[in-house]
Amino acid sequence: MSDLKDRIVLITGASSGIGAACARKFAECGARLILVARRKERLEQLAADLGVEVHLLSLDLRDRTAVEDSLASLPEAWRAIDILVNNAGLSRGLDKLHEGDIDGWEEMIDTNIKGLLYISRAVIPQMVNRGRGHIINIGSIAGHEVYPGGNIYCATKHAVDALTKGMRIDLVDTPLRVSTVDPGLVETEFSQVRFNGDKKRAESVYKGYQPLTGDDVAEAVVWIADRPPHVQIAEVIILPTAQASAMVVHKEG
Ligand code: NDP
Ligand code: 8X3
Repeated sequence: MSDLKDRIVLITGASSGIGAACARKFAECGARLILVARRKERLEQLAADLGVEVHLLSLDLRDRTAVEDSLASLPEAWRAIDILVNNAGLSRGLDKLHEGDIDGWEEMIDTNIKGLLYISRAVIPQMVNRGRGHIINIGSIAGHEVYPGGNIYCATKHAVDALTKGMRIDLVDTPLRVSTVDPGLVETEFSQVRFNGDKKRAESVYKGYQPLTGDDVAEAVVWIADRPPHVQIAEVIILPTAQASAMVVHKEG
């Protein structure tokens, strides 16, 4: 039986893609789930199919007060969070920096960096107090490389990489673990968001090769969470077989 049974797992960005897949995989292991995202109906639909205890937090992670208040007012039975999956994030556009949309930059920075920090600051202290916990950040190949038009998004994912390393240093004298899963191309709603709902352009990102699915990434996340307490997987980079680096993707046709 999995060691994840009855563990409390908080997953941000659970209404779609990688986060929803993580929710399904942790549910298969019998975990109890706190699911966070803005779209409440999506969370409700997902929760209805999971067959485990679920607590929903409909929340914009950019709103620091909302994050702090929601976490501070969790019911007693949900306070002892064992695993925090910092997954929520997005990209906007692929413009050159000097032509970029500043609102899009702020959305990326406020979500991918500041949102991750707000929730981490709210959750990690109780993990430290209990001497138990695992933080799993979802970074990206964009946290290791910079590609044309990736500028601000890549900067936010480089920041996630730095924050993962910083957390690991800060928590080294505790039993807590810190990990990152850094995927290449995963077919989710990510490109639809990046291209502001342009479905055709989004679909073209995943044509001519087999991209990763949310499940592929979620399997890595659950594997990392299920290692024995003395084993800390620092980093997993996971790419489609047809992808060699951020820019090198072998496409047929
Ligand atoms: P999706 O667009 O499918 O999912 C993004 C999730 O983030 C949604 O659940 C969304 O929920 C949530 N989210 C976005 N903004 C906020 C916010 N302000 N407050 C709360 N939740 C928010 O994309 P993916 O599943 O692909 O992305 C998940 C993570 O994986 C991101 O961090 C992304 O950078 C990373 N990643 C993705 C890759 C890919 O190729 N797809 C590759 C590498 C990394 P809602 O809109 O309901 O709030
Ligand atoms: C998402 C993958 O290659 O668009 O992080 O940056 S990529």
